[in-house]
Amino acid sequence: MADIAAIAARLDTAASEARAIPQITGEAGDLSLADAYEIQRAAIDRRLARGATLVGVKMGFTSEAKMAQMGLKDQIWGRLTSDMVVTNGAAIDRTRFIHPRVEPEVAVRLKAPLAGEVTREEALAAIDAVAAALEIIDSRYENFRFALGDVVADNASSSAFVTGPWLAADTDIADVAMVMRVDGEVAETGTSAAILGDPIRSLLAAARLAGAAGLVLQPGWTVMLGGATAAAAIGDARSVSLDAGHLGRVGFTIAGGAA
Ligand code: OOG
Ligand code: MG
Repeated sequence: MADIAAIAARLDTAASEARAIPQITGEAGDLSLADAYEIQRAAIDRRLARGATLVGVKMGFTSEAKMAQMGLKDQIWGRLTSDMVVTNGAAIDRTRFIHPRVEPEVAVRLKAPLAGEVTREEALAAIDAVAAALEIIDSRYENFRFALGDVVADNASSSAFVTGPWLAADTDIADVAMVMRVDGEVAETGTSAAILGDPIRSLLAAARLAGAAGLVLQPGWTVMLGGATAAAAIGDARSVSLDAGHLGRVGFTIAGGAA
């Protein structure tokens, strides 16, 4: 049995101090997926105890590009908290991150609860608005390397996210061309269709996976549906932007740290 509370504390400290730690798997043998999600919950509970609130969930490994980049094939999910929210166009503080990467995503905002096995119609009816988004992931593990249990325990590497303008729920998100730029240079291009062939499938998976853990997706929550392309290292870049066609633009700048 893994020491859930101790590992959660270690991951939480690594995140708040922006200091990488060794992987959990290997050292303590294999970590079961159930234990990994328990660690995730316990680590996020520590944030909530400091005053953050749950604002949604994120999906991971919902595109071939992301699976190939990280060498993992299982869809995972993580919790989004209020301290991860970045306003579109705002600056993030580089010193808060270890080795951040950024990836283009689509997000939905919910207007009704969603949990468990839901139909596509039920999922669509629960959407309040849709947006293009950027996720900043920052694995708490050295060299951004992990096995499945590690990354699940580490809340699917989530560290910050930015959503673009919220658009009407019936806005087409099925096949939106995306161009992500880092310091003005094209870093990744792709389409939202790369997200499970249709991003709505990722919302169904979020309801199912979170539901299995006893979590009901709540009205007002944001669901990040997963990276459409591989993630790009932020390094010492100073700006990131995403052009997502009719979904508009989203971006942020980077302040602080060694430039
Ligand atoms: C894990 C998080 C994956 C996505 O969109 O696929 C993810 C990672 O790549 O570190 O957020
Ligand atoms: Mg992501």
